[in-house]
Amino acid sequence: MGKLLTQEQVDQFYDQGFMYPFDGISKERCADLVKACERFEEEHNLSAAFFKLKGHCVFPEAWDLIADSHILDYAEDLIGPNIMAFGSRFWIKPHADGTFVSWHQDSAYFGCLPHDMITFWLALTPANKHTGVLRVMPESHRDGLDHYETGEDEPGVAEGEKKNMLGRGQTIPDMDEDKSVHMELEVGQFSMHHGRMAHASGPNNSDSPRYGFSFFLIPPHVESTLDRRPARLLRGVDEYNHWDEDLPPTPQNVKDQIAGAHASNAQYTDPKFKLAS
Ligand SMILES: O=C(O)CCC(=O)C(=O)O
Repeated sequence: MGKLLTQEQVDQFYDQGFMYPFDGISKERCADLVKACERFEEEHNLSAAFFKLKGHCVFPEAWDLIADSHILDYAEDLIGPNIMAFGSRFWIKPHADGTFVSWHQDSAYFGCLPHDMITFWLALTPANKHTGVLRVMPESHRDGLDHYETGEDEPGVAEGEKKNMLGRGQTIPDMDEDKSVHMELEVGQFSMHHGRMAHASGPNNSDSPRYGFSFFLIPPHVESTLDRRPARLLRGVDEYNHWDEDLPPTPQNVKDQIAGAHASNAQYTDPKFKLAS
């Protein structure tokens, strides 16, 4: 018997590759996270969405959120009592600008094995068909799928007018959209999907920006298949020592943390970090 999920739910998760909706945090806390992103953009002239893997290392609010014990209880039911955060990212879609996320599997690009990662996606503003909700392809987590890459910009898009939010425009072709599931969420709710789950999202056609925050959790036996990289132990013990330690953001170290997150972005967009399996 798990802390929050029944065995039936756990089995369903591993059979289908995803599960939603669950209540995560309060609407007030979501509003604070959105404000933190807006404040950061004003102060640094940089969107929080810029950080592709290490949002929690730049934003203290995100550092606290990924350690939320209620949400970690769900993670524990799926991956066991020892839990690390490999990464996190704010997904900010301005209204009506055409920004989208192509079909992809995180596992193909994160350089982590075995494929035991779970992605938590938390809605900071409403996530529905109108705002560009995350959609998944049931059972697609059972195999590694081929991706092609377009680079940061889709063909035909003017320079600087980036539309695909993925670092390398990685795309799984020929997905059967009719079989996809739109994981609609209210503010403060979250979904969970397997690290190998094929997922995508369309443009935000509403009148206001859509904010989501995803974080990628692993058990400590998962290894970086490339260089040694940092992660953060959130619960339990790490008996493997496969990872260096992420440092928490503080008002004093913000510049260093931003520089570290830049370096992680550069690794993510480096072709040697593709792990197609
Ligand atoms: O927020 C989105 O629209 C896409 C999210 C995503 O691709 C992810 O969480 O890995």
